[in-house]
Amino acid sequence: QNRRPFVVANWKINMMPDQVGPYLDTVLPALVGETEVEVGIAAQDLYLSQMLQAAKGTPLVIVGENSHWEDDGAFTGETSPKALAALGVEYVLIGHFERRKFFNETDETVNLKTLAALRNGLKPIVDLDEDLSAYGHLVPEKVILNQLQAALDGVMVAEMAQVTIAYEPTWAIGSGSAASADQAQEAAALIRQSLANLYNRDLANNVRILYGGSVTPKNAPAFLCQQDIDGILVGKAALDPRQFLTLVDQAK
Ligand code: G2H
Repeated sequence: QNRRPFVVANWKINMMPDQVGPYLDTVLPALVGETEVEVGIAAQDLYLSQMLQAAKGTPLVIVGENSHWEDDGAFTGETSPKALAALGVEYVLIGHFERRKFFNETDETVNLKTLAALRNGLKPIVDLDEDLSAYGHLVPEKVILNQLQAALDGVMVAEMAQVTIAYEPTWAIGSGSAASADQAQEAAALIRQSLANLYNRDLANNVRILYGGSVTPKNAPAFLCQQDIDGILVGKAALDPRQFLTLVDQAK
């Protein structure tokens, strides 16, 4: 098993230009020599070059928040996965709950974007949001499995080493009420079992599964100690660099 804990801040469209430098000035010195936990920050495209520059030679990995399913072309306002990779970005969030909810992303576009990210050498962090409303009659377990299967359609065994799954139930995001650690573990175990069914057990045991949704330093330890949860994707609580570092410490 090779599942190094992964702690990812998701800034969303928070942070003003003059806050990026000071945030990194707080976080980067504390990450010197960090090998136990992989640490990432997802930020809007505007800041990625600056962040890549600052993070050069440090353990911090930079994460895009979205990328398109085409490599280039006439898609005004979108982000090219090819350009993201060329810039030096390592990971990209695909199908975040907010993308699905506010920007009409579907299982189909999430799949196309996942394939495009992989094709361009980006490591996708594929979000499953367990949005019950999108499936009407299906029970939550079935929703999550449908989303997983749809997102990974056409992803080869060898490519799965680049894929991280994030379980972010819609009902827990930004709401202040996180899923219970037991609920999250149950979902993560289900996702892992389903990866074993779709691919094989060995592969499933090596895919990292993150929990996201109202994670704070208070509830993070309970998630992080679950058997099938390999890290956290954190919005609000990670906007404060000191809290983010606390979360990183908790993942050790
Ligand atoms: C879920 C999460 C980060 P928050 O969107 O992806 O945000 O921690 O604010 O619920």
